[in-house]
Amino acid sequence: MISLRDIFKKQTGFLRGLKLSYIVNNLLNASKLRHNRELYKKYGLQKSIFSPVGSHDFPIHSVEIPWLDRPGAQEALQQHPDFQKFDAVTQQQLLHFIENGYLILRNFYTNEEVDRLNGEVDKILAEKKTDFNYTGRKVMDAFRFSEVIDRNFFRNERLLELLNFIMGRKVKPFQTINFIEGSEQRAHSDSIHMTTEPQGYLIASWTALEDCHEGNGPLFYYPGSHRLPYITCEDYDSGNTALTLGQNSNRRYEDKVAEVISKNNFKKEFFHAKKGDVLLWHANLLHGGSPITQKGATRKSMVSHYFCEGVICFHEISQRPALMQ
Ligand SMILES: O=C(O)CCC(=O)C(=O)O
Repeated sequence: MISLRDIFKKQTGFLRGLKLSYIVNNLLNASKLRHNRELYKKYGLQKSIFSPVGSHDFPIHSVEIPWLDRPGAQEALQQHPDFQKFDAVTQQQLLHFIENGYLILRNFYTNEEVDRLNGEVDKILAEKKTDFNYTGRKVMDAFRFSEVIDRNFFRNERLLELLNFIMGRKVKPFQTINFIEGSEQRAHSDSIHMTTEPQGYLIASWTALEDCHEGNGPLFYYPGSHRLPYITCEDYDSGNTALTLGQNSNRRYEDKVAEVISKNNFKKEFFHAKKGDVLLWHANLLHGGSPITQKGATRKSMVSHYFCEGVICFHEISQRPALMQ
């Protein structure tokens, strides 16, 4: 039998545009929102934990930004007692993260580990445990159906340790997205989809599950763009009203990002990753997926998103509080 909750998970079109449908969904998921009571109090947000929430609720953002986003971060990083525990290459990458908004961990996973993960994705799709979502490209939260994906990748201990260090707080694994083909997504930052108050307490890891090249839609990014002010629904014509979400809000956001990129002359770089490489990106780094120019080419990859403990987590475009397990 299809439950109301399933209907909301699959909601498309009309329902997706109504803030009311998310309120109902929030009520159905009350246990995943209760932790917000304390956080709303802490950050002075006076509204129900079931209501829509967005950047307009925080006209003045908290100054409690992540330690690596603060002035003097390079020095603070090098003086941190745990910095010395990382090997020289990782230390360089951590410094690179502050300046550029991303870092690369070459050969983080072995070929055998990645083959095992790819086998798990094929299996859960073949067994119809899950499917591509409404975009036709994304398999959401495959970790729920595979212990291997969950334990060895999403909650990989070595990765979590590094993420905790970068964020200066404990991270909370939130979601995974698996791709078989490249996303071909236009430039965006994750914070329009998932964000926090105080800002910046989100980080993503992107894992190459096969080699990437010019033809199979490599990931691209704009180094340094993470230092721009966060672009929120307040910064472009989102079309949102008190009761509804604007139609084509995502496209309008991406148009705004394209304008900001050209105004700032950011240089686009491509990640021709090798199978097993991992890239970590900052919540505000502008990035996307290149067009697939080699017909039929796959580009298996997995993105994992991590929020931090102790902050308000929400989805800016859909104005929803994030449902935390
Ligand atoms: O893998 C890609 O092509 C981009 C994925 C992406 O931009 C995202 O998940 O935010």
